Amino acid sequence: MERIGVGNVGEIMGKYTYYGHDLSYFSRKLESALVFYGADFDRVQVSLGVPSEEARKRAGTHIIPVLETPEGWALWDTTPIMRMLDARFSAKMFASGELGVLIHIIENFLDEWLGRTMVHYRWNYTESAEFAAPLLAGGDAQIAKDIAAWGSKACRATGVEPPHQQGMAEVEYERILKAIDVQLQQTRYLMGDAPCAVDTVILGGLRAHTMVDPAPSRLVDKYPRIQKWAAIGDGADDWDGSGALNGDTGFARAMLEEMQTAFVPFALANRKALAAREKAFTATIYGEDVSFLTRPYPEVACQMVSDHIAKMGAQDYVKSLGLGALYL
Ligand SMILES: N[C@@H](CCC(=O)N[C@@H](CS)C(=O)NCC(=O)O)C(=O)O
Repeated sequence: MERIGVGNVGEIMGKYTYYGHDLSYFSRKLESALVFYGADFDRVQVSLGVPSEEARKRAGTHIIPVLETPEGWALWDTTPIMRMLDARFSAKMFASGELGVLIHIIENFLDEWLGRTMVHYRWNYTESAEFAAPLLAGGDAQIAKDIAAWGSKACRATGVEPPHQQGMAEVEYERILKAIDVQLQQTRYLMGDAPCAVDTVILGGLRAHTMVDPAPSRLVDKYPRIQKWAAIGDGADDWDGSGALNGDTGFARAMLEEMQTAFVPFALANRKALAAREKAFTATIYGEDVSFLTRPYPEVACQMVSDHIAKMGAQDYVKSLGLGALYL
């Protein structure tokens, strides 16, 4: 009989159930992570905005994805879910020490900032919206309409309503695609030869949005290496557990540079607006004053990074990255 180790309880404990949607950024992110963990999981495809399933009701949210654990917990929010799964599986999406902090920082940027680019490509292009809304609604025409209306609001809330910002978001995404493409010529994954949380969120964006929505897929078509890497069940998914992470990849450096120009000013201004209880605020993004809806969640996510930094005693490291104002 195999010995049961404390560190790999999940590996022998049974099945997870993942409630998500193929066209959802965070669903595909979590799904990528579950594959890297080697978790035994069932997939349940749920419509956005239809919280009818038991596990989603129990998780107390309409947000997807929701993960039901073998012990029956229904959890939402991919970052804490992955931090929990790291303690159960031998594969780790967050390394230990400073490298884990760096991974969390880059993941935080991609989760909270790149989402607006995904929203833009989907809901500002009619052809993308007409493709995605019926699929997200599970075929219900009224729900599809409601989802498309929500999409337009999400563009306004995240500062991608002004045409110049739409253009800037696209140029930014093309820079990120180039950085992925260059990195994949050097290592199997974006932070070395093993996958981590950074890969899961980039894969989430490619698989749920930019490789499938008609408008951005024409751009991604220019990067066959990326398409091959992100193909489901192939490329990145085909990992045998070997390889080491590296905090100093060109991709990591490029993301640290990217996040200074737009994400940091946005997150600091959102924090200030939350403290002042203002419903909306303005931040200077790519040389322009852009209006955003104040949202509590980006601050919650930043705080999770701050807690991680404090736990690791990595304050000096974060200062050396020039990110003290955001996280310390
Ligand atoms: N921080 C959450 C974000 C999840 C999220 O925003 N999910 C989107 C779909 S990709 C959603 O359900 N949006 C519906 C809404 O915001 O009302 C996570 O990491 O799971």
